[in-house]
Amino acid sequence: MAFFENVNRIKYEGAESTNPFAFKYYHPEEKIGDKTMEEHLRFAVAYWHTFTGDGSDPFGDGNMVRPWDHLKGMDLAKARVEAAFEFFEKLNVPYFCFHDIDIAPEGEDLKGTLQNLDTIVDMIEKYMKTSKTKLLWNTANMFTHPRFVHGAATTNNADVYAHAAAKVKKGLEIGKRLGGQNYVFWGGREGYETLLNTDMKLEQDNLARFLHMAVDYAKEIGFDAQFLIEPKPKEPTKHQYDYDVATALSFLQKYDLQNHFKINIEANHATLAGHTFEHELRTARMNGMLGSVDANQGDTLLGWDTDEFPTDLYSTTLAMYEILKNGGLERGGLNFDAKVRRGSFEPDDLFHAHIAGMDSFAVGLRVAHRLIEDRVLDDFIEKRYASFTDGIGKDIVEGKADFHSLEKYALGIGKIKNQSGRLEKIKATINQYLLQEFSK
Ligand code: XLS
Ligand code: CA
Ligand code: CA
Repeated sequence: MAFFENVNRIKYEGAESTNPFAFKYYHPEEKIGDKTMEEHLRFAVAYWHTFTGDGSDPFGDGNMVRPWDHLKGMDLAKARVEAAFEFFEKLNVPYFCFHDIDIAPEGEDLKGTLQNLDTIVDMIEKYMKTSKTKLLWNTANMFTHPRFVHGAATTNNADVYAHAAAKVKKGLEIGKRLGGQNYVFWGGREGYETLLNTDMKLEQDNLARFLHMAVDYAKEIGFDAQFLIEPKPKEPTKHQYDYDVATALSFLQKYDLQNHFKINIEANHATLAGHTFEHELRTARMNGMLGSVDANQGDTLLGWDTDEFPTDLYSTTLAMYEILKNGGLERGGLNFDAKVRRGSFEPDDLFHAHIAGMDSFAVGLRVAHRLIEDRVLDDFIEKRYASFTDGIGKDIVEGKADFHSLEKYALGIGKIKNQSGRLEKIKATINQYLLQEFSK
């Protein structure tokens, strides 16, 4: 049965096309530098927003119209798998991602839940045999069910901790079975509402123990996926322990986990933390920790996690700049952790949204590639820091300076001269590069 009868396979038709079900800028086979666009971008569909999400928000019930709406329980879960693989094929997308409860409902008890998962994973495995779409990552949802009210790996309740461990154990087994490239840990409720009832040190120590157990178990079963931590500053808890990239990094280093993890960076989480998307990417990149990306965008006027499809070309350009400078994402990808707006409730909107996101990142890739080829920022930055390439600057960088030599040097400088940072000029040049993309 076809769930998306209106839509055929989405193809690249170029910027002149008026077909809403066509890519205007994403041309999977086209080479940009030494890789095709498909290889650079490694797009993934997020199962939760696209097949499980119903559009509900804190003020309103679910309103999405979906061809599988009439089904329930395991029948619904099975229909979603069929719909998902039809969607992946029509969108021609190389990866997908899911939480355990996105694909299968919880059973009466843990045993029943694990059985439900087995049934659906059998089905997914079968579909994957004939589909080009692979698993970018899976993860365990440890925030929706009421048992996780006080957290999972940072709960005060050891029974919940054990339950969470069983879920992640299963998640790792599923990842291995389906050939997952990565495995994600996002600490949904791993944080606190108030310090007044919280043993923060014990909670963080326990989280580290949990992650070490996961590393050990993956090793035991021979699952060689890249482990990823996904920072987010707040929501649902007031303070999340994996606040931002820098905080996650120091946590990983403190607990000797840094060699087992990289970071999954979500654009909307970056802005919630008061950072730009590119700041988070840069922080991870310069520490060799950039693993994967949740490609979405927030709304600065709303200030919560709106998970919108990415359409801001300036942001996709600067994000792709960091990703290209990183030499790509290796096993990571660009996962559309994004949902259609509540007003966009028709099935067709799922395609429009993904096409918009894919085209936006394709433009970002093209522009960022040209900025790098032409050394627009590199040349400027190189010149800006030239004072560190000889004389006293070189001594500083080479560790040959101390406060004695610096004082002696400073006394002989005379009047200090600075140079302009030329921000407005740089921004104008980036605009020029962006606009050239459309006048080609
Ligand atoms: C929620 C997170 C979540 C993770 C996976 O804000 O983005 O969806 O990506 O658990
Ligand atoms: Ca995410
Ligand atoms: Ca989010």
